[in-house]
Amino acid sequence: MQDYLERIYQDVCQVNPAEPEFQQAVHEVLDTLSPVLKRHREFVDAGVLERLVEPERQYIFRVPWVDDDGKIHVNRGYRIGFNSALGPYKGGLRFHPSVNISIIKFLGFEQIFKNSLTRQRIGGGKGGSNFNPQGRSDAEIMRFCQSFMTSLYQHIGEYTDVPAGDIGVGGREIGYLFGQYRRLTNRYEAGVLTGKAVNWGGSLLRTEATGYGTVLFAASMMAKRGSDLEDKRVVVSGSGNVAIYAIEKAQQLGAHVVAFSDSSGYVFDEAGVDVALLRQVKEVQRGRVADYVKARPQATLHTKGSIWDIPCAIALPCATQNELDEAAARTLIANGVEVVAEGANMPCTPAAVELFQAANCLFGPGKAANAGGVATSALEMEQNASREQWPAEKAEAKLVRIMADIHEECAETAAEYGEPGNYVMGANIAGFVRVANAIVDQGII
Ligand code: NDP
Ligand code: 2IT
Repeated sequence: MQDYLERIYQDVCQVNPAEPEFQQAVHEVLDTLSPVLKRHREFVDAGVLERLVEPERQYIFRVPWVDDDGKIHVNRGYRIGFNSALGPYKGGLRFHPSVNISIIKFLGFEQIFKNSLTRQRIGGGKGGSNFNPQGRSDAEIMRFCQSFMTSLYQHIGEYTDVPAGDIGVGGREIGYLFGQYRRLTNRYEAGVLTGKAVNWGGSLLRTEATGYGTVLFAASMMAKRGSDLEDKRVVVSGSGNVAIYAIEKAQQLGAHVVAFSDSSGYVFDEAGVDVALLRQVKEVQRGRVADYVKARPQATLHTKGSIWDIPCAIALPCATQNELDEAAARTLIANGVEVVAEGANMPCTPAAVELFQAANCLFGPGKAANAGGVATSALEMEQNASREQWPAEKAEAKLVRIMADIHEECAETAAEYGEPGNYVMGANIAGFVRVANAIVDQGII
């Protein structure tokens, strides 16, 4: 079986050269599937894996737009429908200068298994652009979003493909994208995008869901070992949507969060992060971490070294892929880290993950740990379909249930396949089996 999986991986590398992130994400999944294929020969016979590693469809398009000085810019847009066996393609849009086909494909591939783990009816997709929103005015962001949607609108829809936010795409961008979709289609199709503002179709708690869910997943892993977050020291990388609400939930559960970051550096705040201030700096002013320190002089800004040098019991990488490498993992382990839960997608390198597992540190992979965001997106679709809006308590209760179920399924699956405590294996196998069964049932398409 190992030979078969190795052959699939080699084929992926050959057909998709120069796509290191995509190859990494595929390798990470294939690496854990041998035991399940031994039990389910039908998945091999039906060519499930060969079909899973090839996206069902990929759109790449030009996005021209005009800046405030009248200068014309051209960016590249992407939308990849990876697999729709379980439901319409579902996944975010990322606007960041580093975006390329490899990054969108790694994210789309991961999304298949993550969405499967939520047990909601959503397939896997992803999109975005190499557009850099930093420093752009609202009017520039609006024109970019309108141009992006003008090329994308024919390919999405509530039963086809439902984009949402990711890095660089939040409520503001979803609003502009939705407005243009509505204008172009002459339809008020609320379920075509998620992450909408709550006064016109958004779900309460969608903003908080990914960060909250990541901490809930960490808490479930700890509870299984008879531990909890109370008084634990936490370091969170990033200071965007996921990071802010991971900090908030960790604090609600009694933890002591001492650091966060952005691409300009990290902030150490021994007294405990002031979330209200961080939200003001990041969500309202759209500022940098240095602006937090200006308003809170006892905190310190570090533009050299790594945030993972700070000793902590719980590390929550919530910024971007491959941000926590082998060296950082060694430092964290030497400093006694007990739990790592991935709020971001694939933030830990494979070597780092191996070290955490060997050190018996609880490790929650992003597919499981950050699934609360997309799960709440699916709840938003559910509310849109029934023209309801649930109170925050109902949305939160559902999120708590979904995260607990994901944790339990990952833990049980890992134990069933002989590796209790291996959440990477549990998440990959549980996510894979559900989608693989759907693929087999639906024939060769
Ligand atoms: P935001 O754009 O809100 O925040 C991203 C944060 O990460 C910022 O602080 C940003 O700093 C930092 N960051 C991004 N790219 C880099 C980089 N290349 N180097 C250093 N720092 C970087 O995005 P989100 O919080 O939504 O997303 C964070 C992660 O969580 C991503 O991996 C995303 O895929 C994942 N995720 C998001 C979900 C969601 O619902 N939003 C759901 C599940 C996962 P700066 O501003 O300086 O760039
Ligand atoms: O990575 C992710 O799961 C997201 N960016 C959220 C996707 C969504 O459709 O809510």
